[in-house]
Amino acid sequence: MKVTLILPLAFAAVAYGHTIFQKVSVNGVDQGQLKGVRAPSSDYPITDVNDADIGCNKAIQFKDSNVINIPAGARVGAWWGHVIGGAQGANDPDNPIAKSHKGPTMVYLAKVPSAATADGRGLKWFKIAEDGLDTSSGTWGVDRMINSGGWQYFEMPTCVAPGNYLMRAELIALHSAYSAGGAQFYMECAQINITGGGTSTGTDLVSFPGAYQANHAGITINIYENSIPNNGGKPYTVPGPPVLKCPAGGNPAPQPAQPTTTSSTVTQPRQPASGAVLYGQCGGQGWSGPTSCAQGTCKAVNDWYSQCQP
Ligand SMILES: [Cu+2]
Repeated sequence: MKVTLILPLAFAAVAYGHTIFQKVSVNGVDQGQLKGVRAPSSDYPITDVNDADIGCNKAIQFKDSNVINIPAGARVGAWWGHVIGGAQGANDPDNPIAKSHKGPTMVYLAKVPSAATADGRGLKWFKIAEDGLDTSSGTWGVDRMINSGGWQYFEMPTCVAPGNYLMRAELIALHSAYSAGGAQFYMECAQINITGGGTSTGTDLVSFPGAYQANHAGITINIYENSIPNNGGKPYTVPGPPVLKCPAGGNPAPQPAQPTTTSSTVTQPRQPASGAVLYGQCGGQGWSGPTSCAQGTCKAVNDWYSQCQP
């Protein structure tokens, strides 16, 4: 880009408060800054849904050969920071991201032969988590990430098959999304190896680019009503495919011998009745899952998140 004449503007843009996903935690254990995560040094968003690199971002500067082990069912965190390292200077109000950047957070997986070497383009992805708008409180997935100190928490589904995956954490900032092309897509990919688990390598597979259309109601949208960014109290539709649903208990339990009629599709409750797993979510605003713990004690971390802790 020719920047000679617009340099003052370019400096001003630094204050826009963009963000980068740059580390992972597994069951509360921080895996280390930029360990197993592919990140650019730029915190700028992608704004074209058809960008060839909307899968795992572009101009990757930080990449290592680490592959992060994640047990199926684990509580996983993706950590976002304003710039590489987190804050930009002392008391950075735009770390982990500017508060204006309301929108959803999401996580996708793509099965790959080798997470350390897989190309981020040309993969088939499935969604494992999303956090949109809580209409009762007017808070967004991005708000919950900010309130958790930059951590976007989710559960690794219990039914995902073991093996290597790229894990794509994403957030969409909707503050300027009232006209087409105004939504800001932030994403990076982590190199992971799932252990335990079940047999699922995903449903409702999508490509990046391809998964999103610029005119989707969750991408071109005016989230303000009377300058309040709560979508007028109306439900918000997170873009992309539905989130993978595991059968109850996650790992398909051995079934008693049955007649070989397997054609019916059974809708299962999404959580076992026995309570959340250790380090799993057991409460918080907007939470509809288990409120007891199969292991440990349910403790409130903040208004939005209670966790089963040992
Ligand atoms: Cu920004």
